[in-house]
Amino acid sequence: MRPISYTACIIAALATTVFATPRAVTSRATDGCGKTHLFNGITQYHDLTSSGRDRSYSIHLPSDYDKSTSYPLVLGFHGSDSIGLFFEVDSRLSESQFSANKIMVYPDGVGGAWAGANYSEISVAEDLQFVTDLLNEVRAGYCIDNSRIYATGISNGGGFVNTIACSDLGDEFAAFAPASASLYTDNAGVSGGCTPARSPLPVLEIHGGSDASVHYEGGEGEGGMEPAITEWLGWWAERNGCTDVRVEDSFEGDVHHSIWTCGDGTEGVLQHWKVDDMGHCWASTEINFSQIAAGQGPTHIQASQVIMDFFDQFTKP
Ligand SMILES: *[C@@H]1O[C@H](CO)[C@@H](O)[C@H](O)[C@H]1NC(C)=O
Ligand SMILES: CC(=O)N[C@H]1CO[C@H](CO)[C@@H](O)[C@@H]1O
Repeated sequence: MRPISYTACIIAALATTVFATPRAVTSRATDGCGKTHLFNGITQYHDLTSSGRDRSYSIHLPSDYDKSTSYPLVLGFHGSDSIGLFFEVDSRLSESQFSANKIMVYPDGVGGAWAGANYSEISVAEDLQFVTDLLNEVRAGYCIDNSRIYATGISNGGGFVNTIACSDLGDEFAAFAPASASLYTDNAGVSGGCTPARSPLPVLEIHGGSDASVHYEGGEGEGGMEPAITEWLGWWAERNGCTDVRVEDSFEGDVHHSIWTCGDGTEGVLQHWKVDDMGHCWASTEINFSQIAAGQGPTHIQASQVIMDFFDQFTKP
């Protein structure tokens, strides 16, 4: 049995909470604008048929959802042996402190996992089709800003977020934030398993230096070979045309935040947070189930805050 991968660790929230302002409906808004929804602020479950298969997801709208305002959309992918609900509870991403002005969607994997691992029950192509169908359904039903669609996820789900970033479908998104990611589909060099649809493509990864499940140094993982995180970051630096990197150390040298300057000179398009003494979990400053499962206490940073602040910096060109 694979370890429960929907853990939450912790990051001291350095950043102040700055929510992106929802926009009035524009040409980049979707067909779902103007439709009324009930029970806003409460997570709701939906079925969806994709590639002839029964799939599901849950959706959380801001409690003051306005049908004529286009909102950023964030997809959150759970880890292996899990479901969207557990990732939502563990990351607390639906709480207004993190997503007051965003629509959150938590898709469920087939057999509790995402494609790309050798234990996955379905192909990468089929799971990418599911994300395509999911985006189409959510756009048709809710008022989404098409230029502000994002993806985050943990472990096997974080690896799948990177799989999306490496595919044509990645062009639908403004930015990606995998955490404790098992990168089974991207372990063969700069262009080995990854052909991003545009460059630069904003990517931020958070990883524990003491991750006993998805090792920072790479090697054999539970579902296949994984790259060393530093090597994989080097591939993204090349894909994104990055020219420079600086590292900010904090918390007495336990936390290392790497910030690359890429493309046309934009700083922070590629970012990485390494927490030396953190295990396989969702970084969090408050103790949570996932940390307990990982034998981990609270950590210095709050992944949910770091990731939402990162997303708020990027709009799809
Ligand atoms: C999956 O890959 C890992 C790492 O290479 C290996 O140890 C394991 O036996 C593989 N499992 C299957 C079902 O192929
Ligand atoms: C699953 C779980 O334990 N969630 C808790 C994580 O921590 C926050 C803050 O202490 C609680 O509100 C959650 O219930």
